[in-house]
Amino acid sequence: MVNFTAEEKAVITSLWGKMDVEQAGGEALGRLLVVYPWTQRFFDSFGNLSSASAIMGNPKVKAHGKKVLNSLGDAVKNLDNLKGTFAELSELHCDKLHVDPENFRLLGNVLMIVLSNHFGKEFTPQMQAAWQKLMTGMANALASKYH
Ligand code: HEG
Repeated sequence: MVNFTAEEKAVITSLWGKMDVEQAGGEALGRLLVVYPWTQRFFDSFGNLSSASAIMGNPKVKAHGKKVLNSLGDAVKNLDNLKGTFAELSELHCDKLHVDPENFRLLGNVLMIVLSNHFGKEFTPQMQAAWQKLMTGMANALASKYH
């Protein structure tokens, strides 16, 4: 179980408020598929994933990235109860989608790159620490119903 300090909560909430969810979501999922190509196998219904530019321009990748990042918004609003908040999604990813939970951590890594690109120097080491902790907490919550 991950506990957030008041300061970490403030950092997470403030950056979330400045994020362009559609842009960041599409870019994060796109980068996941480019950088860790084995993750493409979960998305064989998404059409053309044949090159980095095809992936980054694929409207289904963008739409799904937005969906995933919107769900991150639920985490930001429920920092004290990530497990409960993601119990249902954890069951879905385990039982129906069969997504290896290691991939949740990889998505956290690419999101750090996206945030760093977007916010530059404003994305301080302290902010990265808080956001990395959020992504770890969410990855653990999403993995909690795996059996
Ligand atoms: Mg998952 C569906 C959230 C990581 C593969 N994912 C979904 C949905 C949500 C979601 C909200 C829609 C659920 C529904 O239709 O009811 N995903 C989500 C989060 C995270 C995550 C919050 C991590 C932070 N997902 C993730 C990763 C993979 C993956 C890393 C695979 C590498 N998700 C996946 C697939 C679907 C969803 C294959 C179904 C997509 C579809 O066919 O529409």
